[in-house]
Amino acid sequence: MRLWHNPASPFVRKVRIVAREANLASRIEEIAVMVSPVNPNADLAAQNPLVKIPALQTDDGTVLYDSAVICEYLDTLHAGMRLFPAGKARWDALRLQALCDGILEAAVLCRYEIAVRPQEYRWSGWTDGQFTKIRNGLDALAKEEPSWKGAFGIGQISAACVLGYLDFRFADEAWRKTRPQLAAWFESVRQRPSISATTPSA
Ligand SMILES: N[C@@H](CCC(=O)N[C@@H](CS)C(=O)NCC(=O)O)C(=O)O
Repeated sequence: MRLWHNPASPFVRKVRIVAREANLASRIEEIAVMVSPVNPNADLAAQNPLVKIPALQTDDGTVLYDSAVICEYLDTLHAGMRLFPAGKARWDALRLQALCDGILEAAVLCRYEIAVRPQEYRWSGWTDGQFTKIRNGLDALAKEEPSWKGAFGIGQISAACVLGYLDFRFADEAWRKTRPQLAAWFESVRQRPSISATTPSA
C-alpha cells in the first residue's frame, strides 16, 4: 500500500496511528507531499481530485480517501481488536470521529488563514468563527471524555489528533486550562507507542 502523507497533517496522523494500532505500518510505503489549497501537488491530484492528504493506494491499485474511509479500510485488514466497533457503539464512535474531524477542519482552515493567506486578505471575523467551532468542540469532547472509560478506538484516536494538532499549531490556545480532565486523558494516551511515534514536530 502507498500513503500520500505529510507528518504535520492531523488527518494523516489518524491513518498513521490506525496503521500502527493494526500492526500494518510495515506494509505501507509513505510518500511525502507538501499540500496547500493555493499550490496543488500534481502527483497527488492524479490520485485524489480534491488534492488532499491522506490518500491511500491499496494493494489492488484502488485509491481511497479521506481519512475516515482509509482508517476504516485499514481496520478490515487485521485480526486484532476492532478500532471501528460494531452495534450501537459504532454510531457513538463515528459521531465522535465526525466531531473531531470537524474541529480539525476548522483548525486547518485557521492555519491556512494565518500561514498562507496574505495579510491584506485576512478576515478576523471569519477566523473567530472557526475558533468558536474549535472551542465548542473541545468543550463537547471534555464533557464526554468520562464516558470513554479506557476505550481506545477511532473516536479516541481522532480526539488525540485534535489535541496534538492544537499543541503543534496553536500552543497559545491553552485548551488545558478549562479542561483539566481532558488534559489528563491526553497525557495518558500520549504514552501509547502509536501516538508518541506520530507526534508532529516543527
Ligand atoms: N476530510 C479530509 C480532510 C483532509 C485535509 O484537509 N487535509 C489537508 C492537510 S491537513 C490537505 O490536504 N489540504 C490541502 C488542501 O486543502 O488543498 C480527511 O479527513 O482526510
